[in-house]
Amino acid sequence: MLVRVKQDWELRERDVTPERLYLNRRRFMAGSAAALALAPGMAFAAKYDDVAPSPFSTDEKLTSFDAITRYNNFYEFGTGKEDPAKYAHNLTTEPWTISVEGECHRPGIYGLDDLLANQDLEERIYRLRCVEAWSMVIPWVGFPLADWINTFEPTGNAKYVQFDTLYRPSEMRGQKRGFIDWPYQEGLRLDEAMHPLTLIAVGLYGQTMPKQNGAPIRLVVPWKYGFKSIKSIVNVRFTETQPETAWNKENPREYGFYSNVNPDVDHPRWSQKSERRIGELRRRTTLPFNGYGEQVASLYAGMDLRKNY
Ligand SMILES: Nc1nc2c(c(=O)[nH]1)N[C@H]1C(S)=C(S)[C@@H](COP(=O)(O)O)O[C@H]1N2
Ligand SMILES: [Mo]
Repeated sequence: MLVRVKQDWELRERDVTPERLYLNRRRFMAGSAAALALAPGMAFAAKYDDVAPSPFSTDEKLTSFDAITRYNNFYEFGTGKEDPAKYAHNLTTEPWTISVEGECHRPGIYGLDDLLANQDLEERIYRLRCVEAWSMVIPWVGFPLADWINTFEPTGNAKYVQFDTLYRPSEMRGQKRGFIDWPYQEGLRLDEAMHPLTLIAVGLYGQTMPKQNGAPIRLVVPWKYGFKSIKSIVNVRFTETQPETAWNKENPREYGFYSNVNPDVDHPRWSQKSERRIGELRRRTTLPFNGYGEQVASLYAGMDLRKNY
């Protein structure tokens, strides 16, 4: 019997973490002729492996795929950090529709596949800073939310945009309990929503979005605390007045509407001055606007950010 010895580059699918596939792809794209020759033997089948990198990206070291997909906040699946990885597989994400409502000229119920059919995607490496004072660096795949907002044509009355997460307790076991007044909702002022850093993400590490990270689509607003980056969105609503948001309703003293990362304003229960980057030992100093101040500080010119926290 002929036993073929596997080359070490012939990784079997189940041996290979998406992170390794991704790094292989990176190396491959950086690529020598030798790497090109090896490519067919490598078992990568990521859906978004040819997405163009965005100049908006940070070049900081990426958090591992393992941490990004096993240490999550997604209360629809429970309040424990590992609950989303355990239970989110129950979520049906196909088909998926988005209902567009309120102050816009193109309201309606859109199939996600149709909305994404001609959408340009890019890869953006953004920091995510949780209000609990940990952070990660994640290679998202997505597109500017502004693309969709332009498609839906807000009216002159639209000043804000609100988003709702799916409400489906049969698949989202956390919704059988009331930690949050379901559905989870978030909102942005229209100029924040239109800012080129504000992303609708459809994937990460070159793959479609893992369910625990908010499949099939979620918001990523990198200068705000993570809870603004709402997952598994089904409603987009343009409003004239500041919309309700889940955490602000739950505890307005701790969670304001703006929720810009602000090391100078302590959270009522802890300091905001430093953070623990997942995978690192020493704490880091937290930067205003999570390090995106140069791009976004002007949105808040003249506002008292202690009051508008
Ligand atoms: N629908 C919904 N979106 C959500 C949350 C949630 O509980 N439900 N948690 C938020 C919080 S607090 C953070 S820090 C980020 C975490 O994103 P990640 O788990 O993909 O890293 O998702 C945000 N989006
Ligand atoms: Mo968070």
